[in-house]
Amino acid sequence: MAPKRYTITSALPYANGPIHIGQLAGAYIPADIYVRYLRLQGADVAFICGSDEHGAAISLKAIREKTTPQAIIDTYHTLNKQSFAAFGIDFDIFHRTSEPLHHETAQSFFTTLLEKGELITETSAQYFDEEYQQFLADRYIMGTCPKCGNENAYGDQCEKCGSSLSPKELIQPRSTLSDKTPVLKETTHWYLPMQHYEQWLREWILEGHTEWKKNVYGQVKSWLEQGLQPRAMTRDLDWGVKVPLPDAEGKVLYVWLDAPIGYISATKAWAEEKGIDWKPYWQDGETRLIHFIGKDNIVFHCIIFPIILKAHGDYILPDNVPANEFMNMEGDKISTSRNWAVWLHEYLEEFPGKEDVLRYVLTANMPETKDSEFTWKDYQDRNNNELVGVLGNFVNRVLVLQQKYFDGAIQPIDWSRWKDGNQVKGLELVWGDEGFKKGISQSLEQFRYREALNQVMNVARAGNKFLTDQEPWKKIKDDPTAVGEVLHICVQVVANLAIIMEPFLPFTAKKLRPMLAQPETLTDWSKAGHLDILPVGTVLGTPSLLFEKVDDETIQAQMDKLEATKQTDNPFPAVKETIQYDDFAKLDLRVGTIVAADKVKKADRLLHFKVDMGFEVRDIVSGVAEHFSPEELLDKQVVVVANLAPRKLKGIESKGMILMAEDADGKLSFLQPDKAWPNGATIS
Ligand code: B3M
Ligand code: ZN
Repeated sequence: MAPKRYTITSALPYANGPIHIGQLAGAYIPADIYVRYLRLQGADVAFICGSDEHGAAISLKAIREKTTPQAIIDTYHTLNKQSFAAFGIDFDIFHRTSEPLHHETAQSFFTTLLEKGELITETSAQYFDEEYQQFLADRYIMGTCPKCGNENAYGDQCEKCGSSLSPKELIQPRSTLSDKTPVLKETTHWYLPMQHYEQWLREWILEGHTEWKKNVYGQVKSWLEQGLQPRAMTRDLDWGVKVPLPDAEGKVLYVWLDAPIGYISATKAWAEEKGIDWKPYWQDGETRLIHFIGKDNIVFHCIIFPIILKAHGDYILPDNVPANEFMNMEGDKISTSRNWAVWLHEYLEEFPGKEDVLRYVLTANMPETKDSEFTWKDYQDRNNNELVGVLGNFVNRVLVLQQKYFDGAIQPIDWSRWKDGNQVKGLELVWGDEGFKKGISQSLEQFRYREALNQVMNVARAGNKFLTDQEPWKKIKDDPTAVGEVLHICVQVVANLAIIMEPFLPFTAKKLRPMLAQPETLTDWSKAGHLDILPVGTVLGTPSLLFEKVDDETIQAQMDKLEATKQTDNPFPAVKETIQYDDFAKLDLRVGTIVAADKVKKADRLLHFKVDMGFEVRDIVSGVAEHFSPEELLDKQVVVVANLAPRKLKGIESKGMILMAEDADGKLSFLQPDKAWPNGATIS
């Protein structure tokens, strides 16, 4: 029996960078296809997503880029929300884990688990940065990898050899905050004793969900075979959901206790807006909960989060977690740090109106069972040969002929001349609810999108062949009735395509509907598979092309762009995202002269400057004490960001920033005018 309702989630992307095609293909397009397919059947669906705005990666990025976590999440939440919407990823809500509603929801989960005795406290020694007076999350510690000798391994992972590590394994650990050797200090945290749930997970997944995808099932099995251990559910960090207890100052919830609960708080926010009850979507046994994710998140969605839900007691469990593998690109892993990716916001700018083309190519190459590969050549081929050559060509030929011969009016047909059981003579398709439509449904319901898309294209292929074989252009003079019948059949095939393509190519389907002059029936899955979607006499709208060719130059430009990022001998970071002139114009840069420079007490790295800006003398604190002695800087002319929001550093209000150039070894050099210049002079 069909479930009463569906709760469909896509992994909440970290709001610390833009989204790339690998993520889109992994967790967003498949979920969107599935949701659209359900909606065409009139199902009650909540499609939930949002930004994951906590975690050490975000606060660390803020420190590196000398900004605040809030500024980072605001930038990327907005950008990513826009990108998803532009690609037609049809979330009911794209929420944020920084919202108070989420903090309350996550905290109340923690409290419930604590009250039910599901959490235990443990005290252990963890690395602590004495200069910054804080415990260091795994990501905040770097050192030499014990496995491969890489000097820049992180406390949780070595990115060179891929080993997962714990901070104490690092040789010569250093804090990424102060660059100093951290000390070990005792700290207390709340742990989830996951081992208590091992047996239950075996029964629930290994015995109860043998239908889950092999890659997911296999990973769960291997985790359970290795045995589960208690896992800390809190961290010593100042960015995140605060532990809701009086004696837990400086502690936040572990991001994997916080983020998945983001699905629930997002559902609450959505339901509240709609004026409906959120609870059935998470607490009613007749709801089907499905998490769409990438393979790196399997353990969190199949082991940790289900344990949390089960331990809480009031919640349903996921019915399936159809995780995808990874998508590579042009022979290499997609990499944010090496800028080896196609970013959605850039694609949208460079290929306006071609959202469906990317959706199509990513679906055709979806990494469903193993890692897959995106190449620009394949993008071009699939666009030109499949979208333009097959789908677009068929639809256009039919609609143009219908206009040309019959002014767009659908002609009568004598089916007895054409029907042969559930087939039409000369048309290689099986009709009815048990025909090609069922095949597409089955593939979609088993999360086999490549197969489903191929079946949709087969409908267009069969239509194309039928039209070509019938040669109506040769018969129109002598037998217009027969031509009217051929086109009647072809138009019904086009109408079928309009319905079955919708989950995959929503923009194209939308464009096609008015050409077929039947907007409602073309969003009704139950009509698909049948030859009576468009009634005789319907006058079709004006046809226009659905797709256009992508030329070699366009593809070459993308290849060149990638080639430019490949220069691995460039020791400096990749150029940041493009900004508009208005963004640049917001900076107020001025010439100033250093009139005093002193070391800051108890902060080895900081110098306290007084800078004469012409119109006033400013206090500016800068982390350059290890590079310069105060004396050598007196009377130096510098360039100052004059309108930077003030920041307190070691009790001193710093009002501005002095600009410096940094070489590959981290050595610094002041920027200054090439001759003495008046203080306060503007720079543009
Ligand atoms: N933000 C990791 C990721 O973006 C994490 C997913 C959370 S899902 C609740 O891959
Ligand atoms: Zn290593």
